[in-house]
Parts: sequence; C-alpha cells; structure tokens
Amino acid sequence: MKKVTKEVYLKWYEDMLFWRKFEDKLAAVYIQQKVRGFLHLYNGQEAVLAGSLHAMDLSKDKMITAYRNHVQPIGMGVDPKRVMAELYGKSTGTSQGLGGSMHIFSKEKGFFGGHGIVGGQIPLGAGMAFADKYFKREAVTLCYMGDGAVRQGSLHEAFNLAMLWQLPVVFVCENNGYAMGTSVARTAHTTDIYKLGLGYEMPCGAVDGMNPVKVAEAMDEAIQRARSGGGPTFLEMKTYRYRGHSMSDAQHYRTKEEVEEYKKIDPITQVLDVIKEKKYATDEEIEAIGKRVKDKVKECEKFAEESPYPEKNVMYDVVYAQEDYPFLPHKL
Ligand SMILES: Cc1ncc(C[n+]2csc(CCOP(=O)(O)OP(=O)(O)O)c2C)c(N)n1
Ligand SMILES: [Mg+2]
Repeated sequence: MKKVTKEVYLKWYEDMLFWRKFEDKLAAVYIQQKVRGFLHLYNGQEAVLAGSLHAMDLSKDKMITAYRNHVQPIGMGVDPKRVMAELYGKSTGTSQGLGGSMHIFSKEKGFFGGHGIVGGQIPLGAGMAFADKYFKREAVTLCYMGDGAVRQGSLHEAFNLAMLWQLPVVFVCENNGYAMGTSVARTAHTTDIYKLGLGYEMPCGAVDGMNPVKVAEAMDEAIQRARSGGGPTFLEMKTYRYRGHSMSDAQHYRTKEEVEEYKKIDPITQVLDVIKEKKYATDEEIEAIGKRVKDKVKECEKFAEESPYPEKNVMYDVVYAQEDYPFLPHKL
C-alpha cells in the first residue's frame, strides 16, 4: 500500500473537514429551501471515502454508490462548486441542475452516481466491472451500498455473477447501523453483514470504518486482488451517520447518547489527534486549514447562488443520446 505519510494525514484532515463543512452548509441552505427534494448527508462516514481514495488508482478506477453521494465525486476530482450547483438545481451543476441531490454523476472522473433505488447500483457496479474486464482496462470498480441494501435480491444475483466471472469489483457495505429508522438487528438474523460473502466463497471481512488507515489497508488488498484477476471482495465498513437518514427524520429510533458515543471516535478527530501527536502541523497550520476549508465552502455557495436555473428545453435535450432524434418537437 502507498505509505500513509504526514502529507496523507494532512490531506485526509483537510479533505474530510471540507466534506463535513460542505454538507453542513447543504443542511443550512436546505432549511432555507434553497436546496429541495431529498437530502441524505454523509457526516460521520468520511473515513470510508478517505481510506478508499488512498487505495484507488484515480486515473482508471471507478465508483458507484447510493443516494448519500455528494462528497464521493468531490473526492474523485469533480469541482465541488459544480456539485453544490447541482444541489441548488442550477445549470452549472454536474447534471445541468436536472438531477439534484441523489444523482451526482461524472463519467469523466469515474463517478457513476448517485442511485435512489436501494440496491439498484449493485448489479450496475458488477456490470461496470464486467465492461472493464471485457475491454481489458485493468480498472477496478468500487461499489458501495448501505446495510439496508444488502437484503435486496439484486445483491445476491450480482454476487453470484461477479464470482462466476471473477469480476474486478469491490463491494462495500457502509454499515451505519440503520436503514432509515430500522436497525440492522431488527431486520436480519445475521448482523455480521460481511458473512453474506461466504455463501459465494467471496473473500470478505469487517473493517473499522471510522479509521481511514484501516479502510485504506483493507481496500488496498481488495483492489490489488481485483486488479490482478483475483475477482471480487466484499467489505463491511462499520461506520455511523450523525445526522438523520435524510433531512426529515425525527430520529426516534436512537438516543442522543448513542450518537455522542460515536462522535468520540469521529474520523476527523482521530486524524487530527495523530497530526497533533506526531507534530505534523503547528496550531497555526491547523487553523489555516480550517480557514481554507471555510473559504472553499463559501466559494461553492456563492457559485451556486449566482448560477442561473436551466432553460426548460434542456429537460428534453438530455432525454435521448441521439442528438437528431426525429420524433420530438422538443424546442420550447
Ligand atoms: C427498492 C427501494 N426500497 C425502499 C426504498 C426507500 N428507502 C430509501 S433509503 C432506505 C434505507 C436504506 O438504508 P441503507 O441501505 O442502510 O443506507 P443508508 O441510508 O443508511 O446510507 C429505504 C428503505 C428505496 N429507495 N428503494
Ligand atoms: Mg444504513
């Protein structure tokens, strides 16, 4: 695995803090009704992304996930201003403002959404890996899903074919303890989700998803296996979300104390503790990171606020890939 150096720790700190603050801003503008529709935030789960990115080859590897999908594309290189504009429904957004929160997408940067149907992205991820194997691209697909999604039939169908064809894919369950308001223990006999891989003889295991080093190590092993023709892996990241399922969640299914317990092992704090302990940065340098993050979030907000809404005819223009599709008098 690439070494986890001082620079990596500092990057992790700045990236994760930015993702956290970016989403805190989204929560604030959602309350002001500037961002509408659904909004599912990733606060608490950032180490899963930071560790994964460390192990990936961003020049060719791909990622696909569910609807908790605002910060992953940013991590993969998509301009955060365009992600925020998408959430505002503005024409400068990643999908010209037509997708919104659950549908961030960037083919160019290898981020394939953003999927609202629980478990819908699992066979798609297997299919992306199939294409990479077929065209001999030596790329690996990271396919994320929640703990609720693993009970879908689509997972089992995709697992079977991924093993049969030894596809270069890493399936990752982000087990944050709940599917909406329902805990894992209330919906399944097997609460060690990673064991679902055993039935397919798929290499699998559980990982501390609050620690980016642990995530990177497990992910590196899985990605190397996939890239060298060794087939898929299933990893269960034990993590936690601090905010509700979406913005409209009274959170009666858990206690405030439980949330506070997890905040004690917060991924950003864990990384900051190492930075301080190993003297990777002075207090002033840490403060400067905080200021840079704040400014960057402000810049995203300004860009989104000042961007125009899309023209209505764009709705028709984006439906068909064939530009001269003859049956639609679609220009309004
Ligand atoms: C097929 C399907 N069934 C139900 C829903 C409604 N739904 C949306 S999110 C969700 C919970 C999924 O939880 P989980 O997979 O654990 O992901 P998390 O929200 O925790 O990231 C449900 C049931 C849906 N979108 N799609
Ligand atoms: Mg969940």
